[in-house]
Amino acid sequence: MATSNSSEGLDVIIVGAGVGGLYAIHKYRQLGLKVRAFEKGDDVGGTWYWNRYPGCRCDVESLEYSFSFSPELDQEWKWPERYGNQGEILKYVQHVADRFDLRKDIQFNTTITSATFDEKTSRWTVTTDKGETITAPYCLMATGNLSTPRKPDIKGIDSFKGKTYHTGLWPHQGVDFTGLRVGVIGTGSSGVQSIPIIAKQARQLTVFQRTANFSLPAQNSPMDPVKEAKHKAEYPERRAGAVNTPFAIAGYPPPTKSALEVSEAERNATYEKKWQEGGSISFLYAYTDLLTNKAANDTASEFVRNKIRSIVKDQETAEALCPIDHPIGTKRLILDTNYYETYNQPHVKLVNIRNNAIAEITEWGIKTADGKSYELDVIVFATGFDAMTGAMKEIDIKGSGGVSIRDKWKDGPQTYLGVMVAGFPNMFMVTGPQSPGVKSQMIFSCQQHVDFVGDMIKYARGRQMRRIEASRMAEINWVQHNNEVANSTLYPLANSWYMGANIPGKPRIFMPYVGGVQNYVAKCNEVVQKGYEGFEMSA
Ligand code: NA7
Repeated sequence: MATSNSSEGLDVIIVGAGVGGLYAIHKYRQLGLKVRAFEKGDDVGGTWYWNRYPGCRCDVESLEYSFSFSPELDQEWKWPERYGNQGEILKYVQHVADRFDLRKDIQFNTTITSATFDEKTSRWTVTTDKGETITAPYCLMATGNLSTPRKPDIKGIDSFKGKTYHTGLWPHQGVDFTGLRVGVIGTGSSGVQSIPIIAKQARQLTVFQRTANFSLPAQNSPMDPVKEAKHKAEYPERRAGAVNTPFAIAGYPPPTKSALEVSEAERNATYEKKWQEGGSISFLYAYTDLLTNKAANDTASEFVRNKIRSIVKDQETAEALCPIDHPIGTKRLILDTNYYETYNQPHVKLVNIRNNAIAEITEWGIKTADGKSYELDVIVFATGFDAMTGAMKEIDIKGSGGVSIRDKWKDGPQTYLGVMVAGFPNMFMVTGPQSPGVKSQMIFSCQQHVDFVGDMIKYARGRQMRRIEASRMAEINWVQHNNEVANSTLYPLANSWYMGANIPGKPRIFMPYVGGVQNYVAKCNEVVQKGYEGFEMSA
């Protein structure tokens, strides 16, 4: 029987205790709001809690990929490496939860199954998988963008007698591949990061690649103490300056020239320098037009393809690893450590399934359309997520008049600023679709959204307004603007999870806002200055 969890005095229900949900607990408490967060996992961390696959590492440098709300935290925390790995980042997020005493407002091991808006009271009622119901005036969905792992619908998938794992649901105790024949399906970031590490243990590793992706060397290294000291001294300016940049990361001088304005020799020297430095932002920021002009992009794409050809000894494998179906950067640009080199090991084999799909998973392994069989002990699904909308759609969310978010978004997500959905009053999102979230330093965007929503709640309550809702017109205009911006770039040319293209049947809409954090924040500021333009508030 359903039980009612005490909701007395509760102001905000927060769904998720990843970086967005955690910051919301901290911030909203400061605003005098009573909050409670619900988290599916048994600890904090979100993405960094679930994605424990070997080699999992952030593609933003550790000194940047962190909360910015506490100057003391900035100074105290020591990152051991240039790029934080999953374990280090999780440790950091756990530390933040402890240091700011956030856990006492989190209910772990609890999945929110439904959320329903009551028109009469202007309150949200959520139910949990434990049969509890909780109500509060506001509901904040901090459910993450890459939090709904998806295994492909391959014939026979359940008949496999060996072990299977999904990179996004990795066992906490780790997996020992020693002596085993391992198959990895998928070569996005998760596949590319894990393949070199799995290869170190496995007796035989077979990689099933449908789409070759661009990957750059991370050039990860132990933290340089001089660089760390300098960065920490510069934190105040860097944090403040982040807001004026496209990705919310300061310190990269904006490019000034088109790739087509300079000679081939100069261009290649620039790309080489960036390749040696490591990092995707620096590479894509080499010229002004790499993400807007196909001819400009071709020069960078070809540079990386030539790198692949020079690293991978077997030329057939090298060609198969060269991405040819999308411009570099239009799918998430991957950072790796020894990915291409791994294919020079005799026990590692690439199977190109682009035109020779996996026909079946059998008791013993994988069969491809050409009739070949690959006997395996383990299959690793590095097949990605129902990105950006999956987690929200898993919850049975019903807004005004009982309208469901699944219906509202059936032709693709519609939001105002990626923060609210028209018809769903008092429900907010942290880095929802049509926000710059996944195209930015994610923690920055989580904080910016939480702050924006918190300030709006405070503004409304100060005016005795209990109901906040995005207007339909504002939503239509924002979706249109989002599409116009995306269509002025090369992004829509790729079959990416940004486009929903990795999930069969998902509408093909470009979901993140790619107009840059600086423009997005300017728009938010303008909205605030105009008395929360586009948001309707009522008593
Ligand atoms: P991604 O980037 O979505 O990659 C998933 C990979 O799995 C990709 O190579 C897919 O090929 C492949 N895939 C998916 N379904 C299939 C089937 N049915 N058969 C063969 N191959 C398949 O997910 P990741 O977890 O690697 O990374 C997600 C983000 O996390 C990443 O971008 C970073 O931001 C962090 P496809 O390209 O669809 O042909």
